[in-house]
Amino acid sequence: MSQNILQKILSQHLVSGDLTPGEEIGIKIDQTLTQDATGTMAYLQFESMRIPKVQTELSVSYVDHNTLQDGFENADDHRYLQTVAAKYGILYSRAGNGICHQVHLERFGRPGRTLLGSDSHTPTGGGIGMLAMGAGGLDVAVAMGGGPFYLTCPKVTRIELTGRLQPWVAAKDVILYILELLTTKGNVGTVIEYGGEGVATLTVPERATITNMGAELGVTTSVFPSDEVTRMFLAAQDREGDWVELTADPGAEYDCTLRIDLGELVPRLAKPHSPDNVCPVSDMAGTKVHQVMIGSCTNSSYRDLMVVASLLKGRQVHPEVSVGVAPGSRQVLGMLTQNGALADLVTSGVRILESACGFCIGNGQAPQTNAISIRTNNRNFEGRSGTRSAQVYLASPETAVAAALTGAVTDPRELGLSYPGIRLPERFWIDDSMILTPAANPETIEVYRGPNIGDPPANNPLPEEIRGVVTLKVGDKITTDHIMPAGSRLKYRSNVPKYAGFVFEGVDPTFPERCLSNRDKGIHNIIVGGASYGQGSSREHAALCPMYLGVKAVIAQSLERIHTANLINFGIVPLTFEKEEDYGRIEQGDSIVLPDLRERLKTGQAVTLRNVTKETEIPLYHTLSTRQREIILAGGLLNFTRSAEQS
Ligand code: MIC
Ligand code: SF4
Repeated sequence: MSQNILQKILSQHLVSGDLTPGEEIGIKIDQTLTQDATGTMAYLQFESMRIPKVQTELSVSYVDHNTLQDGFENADDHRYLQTVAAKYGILYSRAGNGICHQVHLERFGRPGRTLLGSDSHTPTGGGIGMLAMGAGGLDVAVAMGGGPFYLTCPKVTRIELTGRLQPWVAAKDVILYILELLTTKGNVGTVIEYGGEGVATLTVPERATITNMGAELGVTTSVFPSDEVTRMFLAAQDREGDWVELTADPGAEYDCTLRIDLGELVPRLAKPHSPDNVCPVSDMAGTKVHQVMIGSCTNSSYRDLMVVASLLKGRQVHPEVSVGVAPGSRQVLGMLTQNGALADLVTSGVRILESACGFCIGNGQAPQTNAISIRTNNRNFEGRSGTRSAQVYLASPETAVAAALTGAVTDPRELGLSYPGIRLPERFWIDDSMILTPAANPETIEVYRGPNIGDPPANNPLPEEIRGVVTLKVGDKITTDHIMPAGSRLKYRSNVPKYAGFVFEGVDPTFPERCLSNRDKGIHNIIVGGASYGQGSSREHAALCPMYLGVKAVIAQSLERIHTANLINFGIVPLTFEKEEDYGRIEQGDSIVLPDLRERLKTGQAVTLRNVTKETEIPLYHTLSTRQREIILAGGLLNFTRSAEQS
């Protein structure tokens, strides 16, 4: 039978279930990655499983998020991560070596393999033909221990690419166009598979820009075929042996097909405060710009930064624009250094930033009050830049440079410059000396634990019923950045009681305090949300910290995939309204009961909500598998795993 790429990879990795869309399946994970902001908790969880060595083909621990180190906390975490990696058979990519997704693509990604990463942009690996998915740290810990990764078997949308991008139109404009078409809502449970003759015109880093921002669509992942272009990229990384061809069979079936003529696309921008709020750059032309930030796992490859350096060579950035460039990896930075492009950037007035996430996660480079900031990263959620009043626009490196030069939003085609056609080198600069290999004698390694590192808090099994109050009611598109802010708060990732004090900080700063006061009186906290609750990152702290605060259920119009999985892993019941309009029949402060919830989940019966304040009943809905219901009944995945071990 003809198979598409997803079916090929899934069928080779399937350990439980049937490949029927909508059914729960378990798959074997070949590779894992973690980054430092999610990694510490993931490895604490891995350690608690008491497995002497990771069971994967390859596991890499990257340090790229918390590199600001304003205080001892991050440096302590890095030391912890380094010692854990040495002890348990994990490669350790040191701070300064680059952003996890960029480095993984360069040095480790392999077509046809599965990759699970504790970061939502792990699908970047789809650019090299991997089935690469983001998940919470606990799921990654389980995969490191050799356990399957469970997911809902996705539907597949094929995006058929024809034609070729015009000069000044970039891969970023392709994905911004797709975000305009499909939006950030309603794509849960889908994988995007790219095909068509236009694929061969895109390099691997360009493909990776497109799959990276599939995360913003909310899809499970995105994947490109592995073809001659992939082989050449791997050969240039001295890894030709990792190449296998991977294409869809002729006649392979898809749930839906879209066609995009690359030649018809124009430069685009995503306006504040959502990656799907997209318009042509020309619509905003002339708008004054205060800051331009180029980098992040979306657009910091050698190709991207060579475009930027070539355009800035011999020119000065506009005096009223602060311009920063963060190379995606040490490989990229090293090559820019060797070929003189770094000197061109420095001479033009660019601020050279560390090879790390930095500005993208609000770790430094917060713009001025009310600033317009053009950035090449993937998320422009309100406040994520570190300045609540800032207006962040997402764009390609080409469009970002145009603004850096002119001081205003400018369609790069209007610059009047000739387009720098950058070709990838036949051989990249390869130096893996900042990737440390595990210890030869792991028993001699003592794991370092700084004072900020605490054990993951425990949860109790699900009570007979949930009886409490709607502590918070929020609207549509609540992101994990709303729930659990990062930026200057990131350094508390290893200290849950402290970090929990910032849950919903920008939405309602009294939330943690009100939750704790209810929790201590035995009143359960319930959150009510609108559509697409939990968009964005994979950070499990957006579930773990609410759990610590005594949140027992989240009831929304719709919930995003990774966040739902995280809620389940920490024993919080994810529910949706059977009828969307019932969202209007609950208010913040209402007393709520979910009667016989334990029994109903156990036996798979429908769940209802009794609004005691309004004296109404509301039917609720869930798609929890038997395994997920058991996890919730146990009070989360760690409890569930322990009880399975004991029985
Ligand atoms: C992000 O881009 O939001 C992050 C920071 O990389 C997160 C992970 C985290 O919160 O640590 C993600 O995308 O999963
Ligand atoms: Fe880092 Fe930003 Fe990419 Fe997240 S989206 S991994 S913070 S560069």
